[in-house]
Amino acid sequence: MGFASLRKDVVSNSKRSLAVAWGVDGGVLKACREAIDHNLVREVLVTGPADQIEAAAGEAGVNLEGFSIHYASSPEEGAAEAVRFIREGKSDLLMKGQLSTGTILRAVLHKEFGIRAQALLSHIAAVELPAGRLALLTDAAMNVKPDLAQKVAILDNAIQFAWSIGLTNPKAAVLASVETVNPQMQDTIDAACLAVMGRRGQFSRKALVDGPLAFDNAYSKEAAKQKGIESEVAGNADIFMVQELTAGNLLYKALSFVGGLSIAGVIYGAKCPIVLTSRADSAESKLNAIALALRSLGDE
Ligand code: COD
Repeated sequence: MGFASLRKDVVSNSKRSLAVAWGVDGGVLKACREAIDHNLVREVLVTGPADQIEAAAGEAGVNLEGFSIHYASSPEEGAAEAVRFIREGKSDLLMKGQLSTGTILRAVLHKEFGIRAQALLSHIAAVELPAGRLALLTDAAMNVKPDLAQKVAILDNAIQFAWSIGLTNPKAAVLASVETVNPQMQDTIDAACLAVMGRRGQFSRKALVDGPLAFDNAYSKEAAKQKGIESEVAGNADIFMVQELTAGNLLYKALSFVGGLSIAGVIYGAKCPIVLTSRADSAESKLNAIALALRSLGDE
């Protein structure tokens, strides 16, 4: 399954409503227009100043039919307002507009007015590998330096998410810089713990977990074989889990900019998936991210 088939799987003539926080951005508005035109969503609620949103739409040649604009005077207010639409059931999924990731996440995590669902929220990206199949990368954008308990939650979120988009019985590779346990490298110890937890069935859904694995032997069966690693996960991973944000973010950008691979990400664990895109993402990548979020919601 690549992004094209994922998009096909998303219910056409969807009744879903999309809320965009501080949508003062032509690229984001364009992706939302396409989401309506492809029948992925029925309406888009955008927060921010109407004049600036209309100007951004005009510059990008986006027709705003099917959109409603809800005034907000700052990105913080725009984020809070869009989160309110989710909390009150007016919208089904949330998308980041032209504001920082931290600003939207703080509104999502707000103790009183936020939309937390799971104990821990995490970032999950789907990447279309050269073989044409989707694999997940986590966490490239939310949890900075997770401890072991947080890593367990991050992997559990990714396993649940994999099942929700049709990657059943996912194989998860917990990445480190080496594939052997080194007592001086905490990441290798944590990876081994996660692998044992996988074998003991300690995650909320079925998954095959192995680690530590270096990226080369997680990605390539051949590379694993050369190192004498016998693992069902090596070369077949559905989930690549990194152990800190910087590593994930570098890998995400290298796959996208150097590798030229299609990649799209969401935050998982809130009351709805949150579509995170950056300005540099292509319109197609933004649409893929919306489709990924919708797919994880399942049928209406
Ligand atoms: N899941 C659930 N609750 C969380 C999480 C999480 N992942 N992170 C924080 N919380 C809770 C805390 O327990 C606390 O109750 C409250 O939220 C505030 O937590 P703090 O004090 O850590 O909050 P902030 O505002 O300093 O940071 C939260 C962010 C998510 C904004 C922060 O972790 C962050 O900046 N992450 C990186 C985001 C980013 O810049 N990504 C861009 C890379 S592309």
